[in-house]
Amino acid sequence: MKEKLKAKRADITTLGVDGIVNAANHTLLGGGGVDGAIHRAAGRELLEECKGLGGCQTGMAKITKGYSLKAKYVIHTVGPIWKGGGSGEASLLKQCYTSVLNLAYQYNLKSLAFPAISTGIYGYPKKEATFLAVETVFGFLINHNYQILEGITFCCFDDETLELYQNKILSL
Ligand code: AR6
Repeated sequence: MKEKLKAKRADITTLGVDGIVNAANHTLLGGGGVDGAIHRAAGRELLEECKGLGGCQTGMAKITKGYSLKAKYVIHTVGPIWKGGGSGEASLLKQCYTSVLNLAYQYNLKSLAFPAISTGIYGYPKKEATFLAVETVFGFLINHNYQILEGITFCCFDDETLELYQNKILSL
């Protein structure tokens, strides 16, 4: 299972995987950061589909098509805003990864790429978020015997994040 996980420095909108994950907000109607990049690359049709979804709660996930992206699907999740760590942020972030993986499993996606959810505009500390992401995804693959995935890419936007992910994956 460990060999199914990899970290890569990239713009997630360029990846030719079955599904990419969006770090969205409650409205699912776009925003800054990776959310803005995904909406720009996918095109107007993504926004139109998102308008019909009725938003999304923190920790939950919803799936749409990928439209002009190389990826077939986008799984939108809403991470917690970091408020110091005492407001259930860790369990909500864990829930994001689990909600996304449940949908990926249901849709039989063979490859999936995650951005570092909540670690940009939402301010979650990068190291803690990395540990939680890698442990949650690894635990899910083992518990669900999710063999069918070609692999999961942790898509990192900067070198600091890439190094954190690479080291954490190596430590599994
Ligand atoms: N590809 C991969 N990773 C990216 C990209 C990209 N194109 N662009 C940014 N990142 P953020 P959040 C990284 O802020 O913290 C939006 O306005 C970025 O460096 O995108 O969950 C939403 O609408 C960081 O490591 O998401 C919400 O309002 C990671 O993606 C809010 O931001 C997440 O940063 C969500 O904030």
